[in-house]
Amino acid sequence: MPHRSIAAALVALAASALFAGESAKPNIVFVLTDDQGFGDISAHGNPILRTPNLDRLRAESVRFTDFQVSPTCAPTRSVLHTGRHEFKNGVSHTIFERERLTLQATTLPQVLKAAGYTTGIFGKWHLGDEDDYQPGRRGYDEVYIHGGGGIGQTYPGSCGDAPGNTYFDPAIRHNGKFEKTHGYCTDLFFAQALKWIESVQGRQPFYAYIATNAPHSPLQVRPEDEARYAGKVDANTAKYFGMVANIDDNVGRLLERLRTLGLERNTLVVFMNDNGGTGGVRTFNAGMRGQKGTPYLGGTHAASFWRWPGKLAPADCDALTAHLDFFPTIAEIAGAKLSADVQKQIEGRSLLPLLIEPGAARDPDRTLFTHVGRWPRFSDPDQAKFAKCAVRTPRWHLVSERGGATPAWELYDVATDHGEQTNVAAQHADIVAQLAARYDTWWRETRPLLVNEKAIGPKLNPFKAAYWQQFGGGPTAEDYRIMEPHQTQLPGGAKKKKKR
Ligand SMILES: [Ca+2]
Repeated sequence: MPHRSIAAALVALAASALFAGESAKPNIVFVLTDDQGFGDISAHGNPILRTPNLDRLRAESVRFTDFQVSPTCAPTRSVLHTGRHEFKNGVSHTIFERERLTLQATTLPQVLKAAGYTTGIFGKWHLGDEDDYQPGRRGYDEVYIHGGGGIGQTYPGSCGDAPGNTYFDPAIRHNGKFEKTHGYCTDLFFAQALKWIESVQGRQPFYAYIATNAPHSPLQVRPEDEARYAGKVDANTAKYFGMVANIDDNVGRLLERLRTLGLERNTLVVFMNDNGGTGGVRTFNAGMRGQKGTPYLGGTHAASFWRWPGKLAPADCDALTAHLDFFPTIAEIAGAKLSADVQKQIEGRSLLPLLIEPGAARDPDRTLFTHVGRWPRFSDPDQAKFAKCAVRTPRWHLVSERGGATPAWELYDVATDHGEQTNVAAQHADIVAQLAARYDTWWRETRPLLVNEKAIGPKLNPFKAAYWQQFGGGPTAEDYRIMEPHQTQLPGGAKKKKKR
């Protein structure tokens, strides 16, 4: 134990040195990409895709190499904003009002504002499109976003974007009013974030959340970016890699601008992807099983880079960590005081001790729960209790992919079998029983918090209604049909591909 307490004291000392005085509060820039996989980074071994700026950011960062997120979009975003599992936020899908972050939650930007920060979001929100759920009412001072889960989307009820939008020249909602833009979505979001950073820097510490819509499908790509990979991979992968390359260019511009503004050493830059791989997994999936929308590691293993020059020494940290930890870590770095209610809300733990000392003691018994959700609308979640779910500890991954009301457990020793190829459930019945019992307890405490299961949205997507109010025009009978809020299936004529 003495070793442990000396290490703890050193970490505490280092932590206090990070926050020597109010002026030391760092700016924070958080870049979250949509549907980029862990394997879609060249430093992770991708044989085709080149991401020199992400590679450089990675090299200059503390990297959490066993970092887990949720298997789809809105769930991960709700966890990042609250520090607790998405089901406890009422988020069990990406549409059908089940993407709305419960109004009972306290969000990270709310806590940061109370700690003296100004806050901005640029890109994808996807936690509710009705006014009360919009980021301007949930802690963000500056809001520059598209609607729904992606640019151009239309779903029943509330979830959807402005009418007619594509990834080029989209109408973007800027602090409540639409602006008709000129440019490609990712370029627009980074450019607006930089413009805002320049306007607030030096006056107040800032938190800039840049959440790209790319490289999520549809694969609308700048022709010059697609050309970078044409002929090297199949046509769709070339488009997808082109979208990632464009993100990489923008990350480069961001880092360079922080440097020329003199903000590099006083700014923490965090990078993550939001779920498992999609358009790039045929080329490279970093040896993992599964992808977005699955409970295997290929569905949840994400990049997690934390760069703060002069404060955090670049290193790998292989502790089991998760998106649950983002809120408490950022709150601690920002010097935020958390109320008892917020402390109770947070399930994650601050990663600051690991950021300062990547080899610091970790919990060998840490337990994380994954569930893909997405059971049929208005159905009983208990019937899907064991459908596409998992329990993770540093060594073990208990997975039930094909279960329903009863489990179909598989067990993987991911310490030696990261590709989850050998099911060892029969050899380790004790581990299966132990982790399954933890899952039962978790389900029991989570189940009452699924507050959006019966929710019915408005007759028209709020983004479309607001756009028509601002610019004229209006809904057709077909618009009302497609957005009819009670539907359990997506109507014919609407985009049938489910958004995640
Ligand atoms: Ca996503």
